[in-house]
Amino acid sequence: MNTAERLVGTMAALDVEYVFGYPGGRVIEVFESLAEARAGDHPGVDPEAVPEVVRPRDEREASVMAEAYGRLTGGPAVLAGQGPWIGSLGGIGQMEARLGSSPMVVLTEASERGEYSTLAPYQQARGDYGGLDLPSILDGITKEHWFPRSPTETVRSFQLAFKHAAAGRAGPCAVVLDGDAVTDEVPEDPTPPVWDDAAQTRTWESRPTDGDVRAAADLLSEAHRPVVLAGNGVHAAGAYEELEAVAEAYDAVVATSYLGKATIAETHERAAGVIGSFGHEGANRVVSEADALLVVGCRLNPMDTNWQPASFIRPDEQAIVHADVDPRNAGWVYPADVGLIGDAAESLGALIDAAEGRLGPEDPAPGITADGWGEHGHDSALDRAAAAREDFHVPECDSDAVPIKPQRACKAVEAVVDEDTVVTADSGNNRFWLLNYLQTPARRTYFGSGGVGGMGWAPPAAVTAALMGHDAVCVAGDGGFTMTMTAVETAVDHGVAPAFVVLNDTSLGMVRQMDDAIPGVEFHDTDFVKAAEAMGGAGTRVTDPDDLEPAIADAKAADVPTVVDVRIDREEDMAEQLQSSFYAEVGGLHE
Ligand SMILES: Cc1ncc(C[n+]2csc(CCOP(=O)(O)OP(=O)(O)O)c2C)c(N)n1
Ligand SMILES: [Mg+2]
Repeated sequence: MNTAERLVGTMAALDVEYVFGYPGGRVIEVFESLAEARAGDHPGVDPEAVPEVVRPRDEREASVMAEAYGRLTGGPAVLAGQGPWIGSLGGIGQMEARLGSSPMVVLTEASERGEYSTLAPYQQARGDYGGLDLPSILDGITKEHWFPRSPTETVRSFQLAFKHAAAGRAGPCAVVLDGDAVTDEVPEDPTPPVWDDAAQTRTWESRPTDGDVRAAADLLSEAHRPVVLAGNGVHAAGAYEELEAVAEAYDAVVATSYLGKATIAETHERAAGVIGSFGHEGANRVVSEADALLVVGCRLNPMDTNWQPASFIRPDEQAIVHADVDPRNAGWVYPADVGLIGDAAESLGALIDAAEGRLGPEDPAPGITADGWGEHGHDSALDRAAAAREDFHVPECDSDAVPIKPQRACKAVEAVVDEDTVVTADSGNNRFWLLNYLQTPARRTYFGSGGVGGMGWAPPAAVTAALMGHDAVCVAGDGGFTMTMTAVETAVDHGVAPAFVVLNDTSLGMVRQMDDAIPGVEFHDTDFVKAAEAMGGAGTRVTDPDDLEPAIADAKAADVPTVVDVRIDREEDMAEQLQSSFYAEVGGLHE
């Protein structure tokens, strides 16, 4: 058996569902092997277990699809392609996976040319003199990477890539195939041995110490206004039940980070919305008024922390419990009183158990003014959460104005979201409008580009969501949509039908609104309806707000991918309206 065949066997043994990729270089042999194995030509490999190949229109799209798969399922898909393109176009999905902690395995190659490799190079990416240095590129964007030189090393590296992609804080792990190793025979009984695929790739959960759990439970149970701040780690661990139960056990409000949006239904009685510089004022307020914070699965990046104004999170005054699967993340941005290191479901579960028998704070809650807390400081958790949730609505959400208000467009999206729906959100003004005015009615109904936050994430991510069986709705700006609108064709290819809602202001709205003298912010008026039709999809342009809800509902129900080109009011100033008062305190200059 040659190496390419053996790698396909590993993928089948590990139940890899999809290879998102583009053929080129030595990866072509892997693609061939995948086809042979699916046709039943690989003895011992069940054709049904061989992953399906999805070949989008370029490596960027493939990388985003693979990242979205990891985020939605918690397990890795494989991104496969030729080195120079995986190291460039394919960088976006890998960066999102790295900063957003999504598991993903990358199978690429160095375009190694044997004896020619040390001569003037063409495509060659081994990192030797004169060529491209793919290992260095991957070093900068992946969690781990390997450059094996023999068949045995290649098989072992591929196994380890699966293990490391999922172990602890998840991320993208890459293997660079080298030269003839791809087609050479894999030795039967190498020393040291290659272990069984499943055995070599196992990972185990981790959980916090009893002492740390007790200390955290003490702080939380003695608090008058505890708040849970849930991040992407709750999605990653699937710790949804535990999140609600811990909030119940300590009578806490739940706010989320941007990547943690929809870790709790935002209609839930304890949900307060999304914190951050362009998040909900009410959610920010609830966090600032907390006397104890349980941060779970959230690194607290500057957008989450409103760029750290003195009035927001205050480690000197607030008790901070920071739960994270990576010990380096707990207490990173703000000193924590207690770190809970482990899987979010384990940490939350331990806190739920530890709450039993605790009676809550001995003293009555402090009054409004006595201790200087804000006006909502004395209310019950449910009252504080309900007050915060009012920020999911503003009068513009009901506006019949033409051009269509972006706030109204978000409510039209909200109207079609049920528990089977996954909304994928892009970058730019559109994402902040949506995060504020889409009040998710169920968990896991929203995922956004926000690890690195690249434009063009939402369209391919929606195709992945649709492949996973969800009713997928992509929401993007016209800039981001144009970058990856070939996702419409990928959807057609695979018989799935996401809806693509474009909040179209014929410009790079977020940049234009900073200063419309910035060169390059205007777009010409692209006909997205024609573009969609040209790729086998359908499209409609909406200018009248009355047509909006039906158009989005029809697009969602359609059996071909359908683009809804919503012409929004480009004068509606995102930053001016959505900037939080906390962010304003530090000058509002950073994004
Ligand atoms: C790939 C990529 N390039 C550049 C940026 C920087 N950026 C963030 S938002 C934005 C404007 C987005 O325009 P559009 O997609 O039309 O959304 P809008 O702000 O108009 O809603 C830019 C250029 C980015 N996040 N990703
Ligand atoms: Mg735009």
